[in-house]
Amino acid sequence: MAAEPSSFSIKPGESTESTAFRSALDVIRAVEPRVADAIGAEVEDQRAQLKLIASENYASPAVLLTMGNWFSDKYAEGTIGRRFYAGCRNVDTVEALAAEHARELFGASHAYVQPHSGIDANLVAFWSVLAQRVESPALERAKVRHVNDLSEQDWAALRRELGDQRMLGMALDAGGHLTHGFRPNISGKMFDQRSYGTDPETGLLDYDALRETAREFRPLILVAGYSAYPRLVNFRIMREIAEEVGATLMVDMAHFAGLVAGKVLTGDFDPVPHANIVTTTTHKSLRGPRGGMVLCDAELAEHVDRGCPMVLGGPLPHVMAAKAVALAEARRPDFQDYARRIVDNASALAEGLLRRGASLVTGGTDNHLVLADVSGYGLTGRQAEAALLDAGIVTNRNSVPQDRNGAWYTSGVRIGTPALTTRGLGVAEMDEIAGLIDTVLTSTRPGTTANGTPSKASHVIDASVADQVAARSADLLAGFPLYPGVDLSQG
Ligand code: DSN
Repeated sequence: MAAEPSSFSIKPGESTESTAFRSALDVIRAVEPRVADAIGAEVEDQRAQLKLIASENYASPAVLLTMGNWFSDKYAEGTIGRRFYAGCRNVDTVEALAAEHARELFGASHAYVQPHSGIDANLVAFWSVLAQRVESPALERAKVRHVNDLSEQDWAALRRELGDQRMLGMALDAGGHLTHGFRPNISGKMFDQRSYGTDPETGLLDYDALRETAREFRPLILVAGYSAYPRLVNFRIMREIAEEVGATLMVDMAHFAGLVAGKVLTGDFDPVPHANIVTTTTHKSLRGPRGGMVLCDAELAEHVDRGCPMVLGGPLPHVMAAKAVALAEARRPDFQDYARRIVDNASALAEGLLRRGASLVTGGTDNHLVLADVSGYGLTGRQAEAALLDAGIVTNRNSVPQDRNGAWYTSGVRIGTPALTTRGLGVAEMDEIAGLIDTVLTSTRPGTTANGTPSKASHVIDASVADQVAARSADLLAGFPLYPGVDLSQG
């Protein structure tokens, strides 16, 4: 089947990008050839594998090239109009462009494009809500003094005044993220936290149970959003719950930002009109450079803009520039088609797996990801992940609700479609990939430990099956070349 063009596909024969990447590698090779070789090997690996990690994608050549330049050399702590360094006029230009594109794309009042990652974006959001909502004379003093000038009494007052604030977020094994209050994470230590889960029968969010928990717990922050929940979240209901209990609604849309940008998630399912503050990464379904971003109401903006240096190290101007480019790409009409195809592909993948007897958490998907419970194959998530990799299929293991194998071995595999959709694969290929996944998992069994007991870590796969699947994956991908105009071969 012919490849559908991805929105940044380079036509064979157009050589500008090839020349740019090849020249860059030549320059790098002259200093440390092993780094140049590793870069070349990485693109070859990505070309050769079925990339189904739900949080990964392929950025455009324009986005990639925007990150390798002199902006990397510039310090720009603070933000536009309030810098702690001189000489930031060009950084101001790209930061303003990225923020403008973000506001326009998402319909947000304010955008802060400095966070280096999703975790950083979430920390900025926590800080902002604490700074906005918590009456703290000690914090006011801390804002205008050097940290070395704070006395032990000041620190004790800060801890007293800011400590013990409450956060309610989705449990990790229900699909939430580590930073939504998982106890061992900094978010679970900064806050007195509690988690909401999903219905044990259906695996779906139970808004009534969540409302009850929120009424009883009365959090300062209600966190919505997920990294492994295969359904939509109704943010109108989330906002109602937050308002009822006096909480600030924070939505982490890192996984589904591309679906919001592409207008697949609208109305009650678009977090931006409903949340007080929205965080995201820019490199998942949004298909930009690795990084984070915060969108918020006007009332939170002044606190969010203090993210650096209160929470973040110096911004990465070269990455902010690449965010501006990626957000400009996401504002093009073809991005909406891309977002729709991500979801269509995930549905086709889910249907293909279900038809072959796989067990999926919630019984399917409405978004970009599928969470397969692989215990029916007699495997842990770790074994399934490793066996699939043997066959050239890259996924990642993930807990399922009430997972008996814990967060390290897990019982699930998370499978997502943003990357292969960028590459142009469609629903027919997704059905075939479902068959390949099922073939690998049915041909794999647990290994044994040194004592002869069943292992949760090692696996044994029928080598001929792994080879056949890898060969078929390679054939499939050959019809959908990645960066088709970019030839890195030397000479
Ligand atoms: N690592 C990201 C993911 O894979 O979902 C979230 O932090």
